[in-house]
Amino acid sequence: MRTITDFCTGWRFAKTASVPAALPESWEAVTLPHTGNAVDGQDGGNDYWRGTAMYAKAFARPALEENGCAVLEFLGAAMTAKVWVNGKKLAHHEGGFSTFRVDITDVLAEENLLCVSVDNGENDRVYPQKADFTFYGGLYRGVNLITVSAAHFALLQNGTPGIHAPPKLSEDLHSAEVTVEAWVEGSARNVKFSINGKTQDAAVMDGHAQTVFRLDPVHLWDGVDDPYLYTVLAQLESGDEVSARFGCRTIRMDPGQGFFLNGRSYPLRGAARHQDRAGLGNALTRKEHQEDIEMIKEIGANTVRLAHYQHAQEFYDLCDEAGLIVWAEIPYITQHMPNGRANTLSQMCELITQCYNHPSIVCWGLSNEITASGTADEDLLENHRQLNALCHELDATRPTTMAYVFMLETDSPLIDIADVGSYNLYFGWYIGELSQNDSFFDAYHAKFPNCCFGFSEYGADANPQFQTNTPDKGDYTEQYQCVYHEHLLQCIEQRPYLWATHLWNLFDFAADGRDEGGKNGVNQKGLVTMDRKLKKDAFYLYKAAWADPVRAPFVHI
Ligand code: GCB
Repeated sequence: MRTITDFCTGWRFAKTASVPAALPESWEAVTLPHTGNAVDGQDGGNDYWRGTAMYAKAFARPALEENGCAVLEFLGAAMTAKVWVNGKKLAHHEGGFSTFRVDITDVLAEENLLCVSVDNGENDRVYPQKADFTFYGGLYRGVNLITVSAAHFALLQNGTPGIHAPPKLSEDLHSAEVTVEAWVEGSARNVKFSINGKTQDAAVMDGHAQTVFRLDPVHLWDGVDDPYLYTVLAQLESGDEVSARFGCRTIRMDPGQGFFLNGRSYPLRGAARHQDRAGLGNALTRKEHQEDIEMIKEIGANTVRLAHYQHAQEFYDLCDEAGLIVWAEIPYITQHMPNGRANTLSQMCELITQCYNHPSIVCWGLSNEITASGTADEDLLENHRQLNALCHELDATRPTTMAYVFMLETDSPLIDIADVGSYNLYFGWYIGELSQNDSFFDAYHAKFPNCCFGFSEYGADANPQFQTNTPDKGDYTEQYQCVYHEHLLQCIEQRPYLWATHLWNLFDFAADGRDEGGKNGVNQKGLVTMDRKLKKDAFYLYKAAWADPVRAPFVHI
């Protein structure tokens, strides 16, 4: 048996590093998801609170089967977390965006006190430390208590779901072989797997069970038109069971023709998104995730770059269901830290092992603008080589990529590391003229015709309160944002070799260090305001260019 109890209520919160001995009734009562930076992380001045805060919650001993286990699951604790139960320290986790779990079976009493510290303060090894977004702290994604039988699917391997289902398609795409693997903790002889009513048993050897399903004919996961998902269920004699969804599809990036999905050309056009909302910070619920997905779909995008870190599992689930192609990445960003290599590797390991089954994800992003405040020195290069090798070791099915800063020399050794590259260019906004976007790509493609590369960021800020009849670069008006994107839309349409294009950003987001364009603390490159209430004119420009006019006819004046 497995029970999952939502642990989002009954918390007390304070900005302190000291671990209380009893539930501190005087602390603020909070419900998860929660961040302490929902207000100060969005008001500008770059003075939002960063440091160690503590959450405490009392709970009664859960019912356990004989030799059963109790495991706490943290879906996101930013950025470094420590966990105590009844005063005993049980975990230390570095990385604010991934799931981790803690076995608490041995320390349980009749009445228990759970304390979790979260630290979003500065240090020299946990990414991110320097970037253009607010580093919210908190238990901002929820916590669960999981109880399982003595024999159960693995809970303690990097926060993974304990089951992998990579499909391999036949060349004609008519059938697929799915190698289903599960990892088991405790003693079990057999795993019973089933997909769509078809059942196969596999013996457990050294905690691992594997079987191959043949799907013939196979129903493809075919992007936004038909994002068909299979579910694989795995069961143990103990009664424990887990399931995972997967999709059958092939992907290919071609240096001359761009992206291919299931063998056909499928130009990737879309936007980036942060997990963030006005008034809420990063503490989003399913409702906000769903609203974001609807707006991504509304402009007719077929891809989303989930920047600059691992997003909530439910968001990747929604992308799977919507047929969106996803670029996933870790927050190895802006500034390389010589002491941060282990953290990049552990964040990448968690990203891949936790997100492996999502058919929407097509690449792993190693870093973003990592040379923005330094050079590509040997330590940085070696960090990238190791990350790249780790990705291939953990996942033989997806390529790696990187988002280069515009001033990275096109012959930098960094460019040779990831399987496919991508540039962030802001010609026509921060620097230069709009036409330099076109000439940059033309020159790059001419010089490296066998190299796959994409356009990972482009954008211009707009404050809807700023309107003009004479739009000009740097004026923050909605009109200049439109002029900018009209040009960029043409630029990308004329360059089918780009393997993907992601405008920056679909939504305004908190960047507490910014004070500009009539607003404090906000990056205003979004096509939609941070409260999601106002769609700027450029939103409709993309909708007109990309959305299906038959399914969603509209007029915007
Ligand atoms: C970038 C960064 C992104 C920033 C963006 C901007 O290149 O990758 O994190 O928010 O530029 O708006 O300047």
